Amino acid sequence: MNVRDPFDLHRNSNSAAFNVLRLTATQAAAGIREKAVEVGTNALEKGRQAVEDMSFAVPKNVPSFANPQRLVEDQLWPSSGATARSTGGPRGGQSAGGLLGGVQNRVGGILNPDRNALPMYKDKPYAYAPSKRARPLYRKKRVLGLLTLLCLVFLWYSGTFRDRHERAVSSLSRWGWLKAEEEAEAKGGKVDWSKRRERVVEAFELSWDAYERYAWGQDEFHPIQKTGTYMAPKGLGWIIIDSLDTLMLMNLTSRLSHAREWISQSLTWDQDQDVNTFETTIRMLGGLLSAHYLSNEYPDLAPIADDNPGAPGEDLYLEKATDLANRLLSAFESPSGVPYASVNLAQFKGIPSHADMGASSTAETTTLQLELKYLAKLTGEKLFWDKAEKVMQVVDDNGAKDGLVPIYIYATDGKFRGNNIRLGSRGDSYYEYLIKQYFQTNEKEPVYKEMWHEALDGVRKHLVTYTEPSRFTIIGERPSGLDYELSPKMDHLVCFMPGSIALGATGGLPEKEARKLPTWTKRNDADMQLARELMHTCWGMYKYMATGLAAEITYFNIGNPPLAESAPHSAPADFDPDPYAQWRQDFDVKPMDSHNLQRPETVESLFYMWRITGETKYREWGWEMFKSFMKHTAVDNGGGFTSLSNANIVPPMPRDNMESFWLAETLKYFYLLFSPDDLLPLDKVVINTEAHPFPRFDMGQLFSTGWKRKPRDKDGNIVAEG
Ligand code: DMJ
Repeated sequence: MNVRDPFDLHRNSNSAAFNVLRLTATQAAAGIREKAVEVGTNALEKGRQAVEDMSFAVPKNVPSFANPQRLVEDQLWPSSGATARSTGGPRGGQSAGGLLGGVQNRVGGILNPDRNALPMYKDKPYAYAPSKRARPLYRKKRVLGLLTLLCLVFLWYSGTFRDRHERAVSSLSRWGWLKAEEEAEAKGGKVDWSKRRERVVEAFELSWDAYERYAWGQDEFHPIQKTGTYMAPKGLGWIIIDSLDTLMLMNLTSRLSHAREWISQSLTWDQDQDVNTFETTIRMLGGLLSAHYLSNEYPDLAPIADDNPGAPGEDLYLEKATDLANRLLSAFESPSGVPYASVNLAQFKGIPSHADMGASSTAETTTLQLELKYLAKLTGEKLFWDKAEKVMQVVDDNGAKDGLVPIYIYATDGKFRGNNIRLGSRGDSYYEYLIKQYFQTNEKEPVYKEMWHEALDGVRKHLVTYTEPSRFTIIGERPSGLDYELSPKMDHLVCFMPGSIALGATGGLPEKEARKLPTWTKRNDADMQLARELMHTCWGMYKYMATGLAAEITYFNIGNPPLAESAPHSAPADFDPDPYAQWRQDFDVKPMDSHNLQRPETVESLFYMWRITGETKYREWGWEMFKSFMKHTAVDNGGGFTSLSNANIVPPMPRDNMESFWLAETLKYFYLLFSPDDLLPLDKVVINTEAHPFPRFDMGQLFSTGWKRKPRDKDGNIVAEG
């Protein structure tokens, strides 16, 4: 099969082999689907009263905390001792992937013996760190010897493997449609955004169908080896649940039915498995809640009869969400109320991090609030609200200088650990959820706006500077605290900031409208300028790279001392493609940081910036980015798309993993960027950190802000009360 354009393969399916494959898969899926409709619709119970002050979609089938059955159920979930991250399941031993898989598994096992929880991005790793227990020397030697041997085998194999991988992606740079598109663009024809949006849908379909074909029900997907991996004995639906709302928005009904059927028939949270509290909340709880929201708010998108009002399955997503949240709440059973890093789902047990002296990541403990508060609103269960809100109080009671929080916090006493300040990993979404909590409850909780403004002022004062020689605006880090050196390093993760700043300034309204309001201030002007400048820098991170896809981490060249935020600056508007162009001196990507994990933050911000400013350049940048993903990350033979180990060479070095946020976030934001503005109006929704949209709502009688900030002096230091 000579595949040049996976879209053509997908659409025309003119290869006999592919047709057979697709037919078999379709027949199998159809059989399963019919069964699911039958079983799924009978499986759901009815019977819960509406909560008085709900402003939308009243759930019917939500279990109550008062139900004594909970106690019995708690005792009925014994530890099964099941092996986590089992590879196989329906595909048996296939998923480890032959010789290479075996070698990788063994090497992985030695290097990281506790690799049994959720694999996440750099710096938000597994729930357990490797054991630090001392070993006798002879054992160390044996291990070293074995390691050397394995490395040699691996190096030998990886040469062949790499060739194979390069072949897997390289031929895709010659796609027909992309070429035709580029030729048309060169002629300066009128841009058809709906056509571009269709390309995004096709990319999603390719990714989803590859996952469905090769790794259905598994939690990770390796598109080159065409295998999957389980992160829990029965799977967590990691990719399926994270994708639900994208399937809805893209109106992909049959695929959504299949996903829903899996949730109805196969998903159970009753698994003896440690999971990361934050990742499971933002992806699984967030995914289920937004599926619930969108299926009610947009019943005509990917319509499924099972979830219509009155149908037995109408609350499936909400039931699964509530069951999960009840288990996640155990993380909050700490002396301070700050959640532990992990939870054992079946045991209802919070587990401190096995690394970082048991401390949790600050961002992880403060990025659970939108999800739990929305669930509280839907179910009327105040406990969800109270647990989530309490964390904000404990964090704030630390009195962080200028609103900038260190990236670790102890669940035991609620105190920060260390002084490392950054808006990248472990710090990022603390800031994001400040402003989003303010909008979630229709701007009725001013404490969160105050905290956001304080933090943003702190960012300006301590972290913003300008690069040399071209004066790009960056947000650096203070790894040793605010009184020590600024490190000119930006994780790609920081690129959520332009979007969040613009959202904070206009409340999600178009800038033109927001400027006419009496509430518009000089501060809003300055915020919009900062948002624009940071967006430009984040785009530069893409332009700098050989593939046009940003690295995980970018360093910048700054002066000593670094320029203050008030310094005059004006970066070049365009990125000259000349390899010796001056602007390139400002950027630096180290080989170890050159991977691209299909991350969404830049396109997320482009989406906000486009909606808010209406400036077409943001859409155009997004389109350029999308084309780079298509050119450099597509996998031959219907594999979908992969993350990259090195995005700074062409052809790139693939990583053989499709992140769930590729479907949940990156492609969703591309889709929304090219969509009309009335799809998810930004002043009506809040979008969680995993791109799952929830409605804004009024707190009503049941809810209110249950805490106040400690009084501060003019420098922002907490003053002793009494
Ligand atoms: C996502 O899981 C979320 O956006 C999270 O807040 C940060 N990073 C990943 C994607 O990069």
